[in-house]
Amino acid sequence: MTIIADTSLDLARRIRARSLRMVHEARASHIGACLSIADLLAVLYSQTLRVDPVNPNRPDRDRFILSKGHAAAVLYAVLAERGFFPARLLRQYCKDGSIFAGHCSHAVPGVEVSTGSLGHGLSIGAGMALAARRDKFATRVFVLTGDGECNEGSIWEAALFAGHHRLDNLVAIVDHNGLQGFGKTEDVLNPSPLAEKWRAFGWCAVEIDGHDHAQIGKVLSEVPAECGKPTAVIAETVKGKGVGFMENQLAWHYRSPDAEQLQLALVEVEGPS
Ligand SMILES: Cc1ncc(C[n+]2csc(CCOP(=O)(O)OP(=O)(O)O)c2C)c(N)n1
Repeated sequence: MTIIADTSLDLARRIRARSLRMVHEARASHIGACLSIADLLAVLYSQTLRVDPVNPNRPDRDRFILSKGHAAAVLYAVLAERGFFPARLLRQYCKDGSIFAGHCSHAVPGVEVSTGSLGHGLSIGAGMALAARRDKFATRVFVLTGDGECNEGSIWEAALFAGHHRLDNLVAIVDHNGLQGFGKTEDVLNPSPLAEKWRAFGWCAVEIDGHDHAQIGKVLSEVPAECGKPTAVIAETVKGKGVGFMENQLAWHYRSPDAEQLQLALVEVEGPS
């Protein structure tokens, strides 16, 4: 299985632009959540994950689960860019009868698990990691969660399970952008200090800048960060990253860009046409 070489920065730009167009055309929500993780996905899919679009069901592949399934648009975009399906199909995002549901659907090639009800991805990922170890596969399982999602009790049950079973083929990446749907994460139900909490559950926790491709690539290439422990990567991010008027603005959790806002955003992401 080869990891396709790509400039992760170019890939991040392309999937930001695709997400903006998809969300605009569908009049959908969650663009801020997509932009927050575009850099993480770009590095994962260009440098880290051992996945094969030609043979997507290889049993020894790595697994990626987007547990914050409301950011489906950017996952579909990166999968199209990596050749799991033709990019023209992205126009079906959020359309009636389409497989490209507004929250991640495993009907879409390359999507491992349907998500959207927050809090479930890590439990599923822990089960996959345990199964892979028992099957003696070199599979690694990466689960991306929101920081607001860390309000869910099921996250911490899965964390306890993974620490107990010493699942060092499991990686949780927390998108620590400080905002959730209706407010600041610290005001709604503060999960901080995150790194200390993961450590207390038997994980090795590292904190990185979630928009710095070199840092992301380095930490993900070195997992497990500590032998015999699952790895938690606390990625400091900005919700809406890459589009100035969306950055750190709660409204863009639910708002959809109109035609004028789309053009302004695309100029920032792609440069003037
Ligand atoms: C179990 C569950 N409760 C509530 C929601 C509604 N919801 C959708 S997105 C969201 C906020 C999630 O915040 P966070 O995990 O920080 O993700 P981000 O906003 O950074 O994308 C909520 C509460 C949901 N999808 N699932």
